[in-house]
Amino acid sequence: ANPVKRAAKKITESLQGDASAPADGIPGRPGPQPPTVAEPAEPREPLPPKPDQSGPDTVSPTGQPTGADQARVAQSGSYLTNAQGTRLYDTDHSLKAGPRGPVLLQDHHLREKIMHFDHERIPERVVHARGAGAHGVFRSYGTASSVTKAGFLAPDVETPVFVRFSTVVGSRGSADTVRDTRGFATKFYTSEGVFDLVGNNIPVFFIQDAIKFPDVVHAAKPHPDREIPQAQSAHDTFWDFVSLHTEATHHTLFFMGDRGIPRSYRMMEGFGVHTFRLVNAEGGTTLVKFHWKPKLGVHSLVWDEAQLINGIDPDFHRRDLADAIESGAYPQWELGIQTFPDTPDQTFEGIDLLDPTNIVPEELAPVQPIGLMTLDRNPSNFFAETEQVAFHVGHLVPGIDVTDDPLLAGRLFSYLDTQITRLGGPNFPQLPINRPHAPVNDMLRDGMHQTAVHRGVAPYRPNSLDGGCPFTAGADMSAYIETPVRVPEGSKVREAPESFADHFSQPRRFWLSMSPVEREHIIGAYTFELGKCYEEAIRVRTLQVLANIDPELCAGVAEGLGLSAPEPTVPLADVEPSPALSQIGGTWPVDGRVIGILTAPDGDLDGVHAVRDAVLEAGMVPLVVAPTGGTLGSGAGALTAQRSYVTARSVEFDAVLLAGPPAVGGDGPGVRDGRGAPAAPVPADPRVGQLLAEAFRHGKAIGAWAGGETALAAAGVPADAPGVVVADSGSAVLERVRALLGSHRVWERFTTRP
Ligand code: HDD
Repeated sequence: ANPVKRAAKKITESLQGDASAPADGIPGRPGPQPPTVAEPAEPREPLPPKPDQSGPDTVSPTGQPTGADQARVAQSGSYLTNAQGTRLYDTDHSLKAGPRGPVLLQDHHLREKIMHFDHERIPERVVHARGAGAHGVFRSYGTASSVTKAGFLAPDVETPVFVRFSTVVGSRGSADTVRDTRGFATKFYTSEGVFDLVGNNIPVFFIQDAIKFPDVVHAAKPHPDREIPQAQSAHDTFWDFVSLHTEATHHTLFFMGDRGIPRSYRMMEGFGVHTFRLVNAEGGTTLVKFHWKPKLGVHSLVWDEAQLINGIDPDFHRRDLADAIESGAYPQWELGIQTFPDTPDQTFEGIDLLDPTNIVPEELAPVQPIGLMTLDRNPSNFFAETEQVAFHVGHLVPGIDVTDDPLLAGRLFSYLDTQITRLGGPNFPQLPINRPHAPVNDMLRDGMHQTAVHRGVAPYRPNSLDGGCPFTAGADMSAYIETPVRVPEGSKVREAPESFADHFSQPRRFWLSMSPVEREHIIGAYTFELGKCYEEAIRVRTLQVLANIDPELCAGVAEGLGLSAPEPTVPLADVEPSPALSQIGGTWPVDGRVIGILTAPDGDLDGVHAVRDAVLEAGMVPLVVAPTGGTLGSGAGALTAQRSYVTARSVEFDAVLLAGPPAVGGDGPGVRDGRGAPAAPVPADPRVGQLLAEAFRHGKAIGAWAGGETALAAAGVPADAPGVVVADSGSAVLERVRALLGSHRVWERFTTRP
């Protein structure tokens, strides 16, 4: 059975006809809970632990097994204890000399409790601080076996994974839907050790050499004096840097495009960015680029919507991911590779494969699927898993090797180094989320937070005292052996190769590959970002960069800024577009799409029931919106309002349906004059008008039946506009709306340049 449909059923069961459900049930969560009046008087067993990663065995000196069960140790037994396992009889009052007397220094419980609390926070990641993670499984198709000996890529091998998605610039508490690149980091717990694919949702990077990373990050982070703005690039220092440092042009263009504001983590591509080297059992090598392709397609928000969401639901992406997994709509990605012959010059069709600002168009090197990843389990504890997970591009397994991309070289140093500050010492691989599933037998010893109690006396080689153990392995025993690639001869220099000098041909290819709507979005994004800069010189310099990509792009942005468009200073590159770069034009599964169904007590409640069932059957999520929370109708036909006009906002829905005329504004709650009296009646509740106007503006499908269309006119939405469906019944409306959702948005509604 389709897991999405199964999940959708689960949601129905939890929300259907239950009058005590809260007005704002979360999709996929059991809504109604028995009212809690008091704490339970009897102790209960703690919640059963969720299955956790296995890891290197550790043994307590008293012989108690710990290791894989360690996570459980923190929460066992029914009674509250201190950190030493001593039971406590009171944790609510400090020890005092009499009820009104001074607190005593001898209160060791107070001291321990506050001490631990004082140290609960760890430094956030210097970049990619805000993220959300999920567990899952990767199943290999075996199609990569001819090019790599990696065991986890053999046919039908299943490997547990943990994925962390992130924004780059914002701090841990910033909002999800800012314009930014998204991180897409995957940890494969393979039987030959951990492999980390630490990628982004954009296939190129700002810089060609890791030595520039502090520069680009300092430029993108908030201004050092005021720490403004948070989590976004729309400010002077960022544009100052990228306009002077033109190798950033391709990446900047990508994230000024729609990929900078994804609709969902579930609808993003992922890229390894660098070229990697795969090695097969015979020692043959192939250069590859890794791609994650989402089953749901690549989809984005529109900018106005993204900005609204930052205020309305700053957790939009992490909520979307967690809700989807909780309800059983497991997101899936196919892993694919583009393959290139490992020639001495390491180029393909004239494209330098060591330059991470380059893509190789999929039309020239198709992405070949090699396995499927399914994310099916939310973390049990955000801090222990999502926050403490430590990725590293140097976590490689036999069969996967690196190339001499200078950006990758710097990363190979940085990712281990940063964990020392972030996780407080060199033993972070022992944290449960980071533990390999392969047996670990290293000779690394001691250090901060050492949790293993190592046995033996000879953590050195060669030794005789531990019988010569552990032994090194050979290639036939899964040892990791670096590919003996010939290193180019030359002198030590601080230089880039000549082939890294073209900064405009690939951006031009990207621009030419965009549809008219996507181009309009890009022009809008540049105009917004540069409009936020104070320095005119930065705007003018950026226009010069844009002129070197394309005159239409430059003219569009110049017009919005009220500046004149300069002439290009380089010949415009003669490049073929790559249609695979455009997000528009295909049709995609509608799984997990959220349908807002607006109704009122006198609306077509039977119709809502039928539509809701059909939405669930299609694997989508229905949310019933009514003037207030509570129950609509009675008896078997009763409906629970999951959103009220107060809590609903268009950005939560992919499509909006009107089942009967919504309540009239003057009688609706919340529409009052200054003294609390109902205001004069208006044709439809203004909140419904706002919701419809936003949905229309954002290119979302809108449907109406049973008189619901009266609200369209009041909201200024033409009933005959593209993507507005008025029909006799809810099911007829839904059928057409579902077809519209397949293309993600009603693209005809967006204006484009002639
Ligand atoms: Fe990086 C984190 C992706 C270049 C240094 N990076 C980080 C994360 C992702 C990426 C997804 C978050 C991992 C997580 O969820 O914990 N980074 C990239 C990509 C790059 C890239 C795709 C270019 C192709 N990064 C890059 C360079 C450097 C770093 C050139 C330094 C020289 N990145 C780091 C870091 C971080 C990091 C400072 C911060 C937290 C962490 O590593 O664990 O070491």
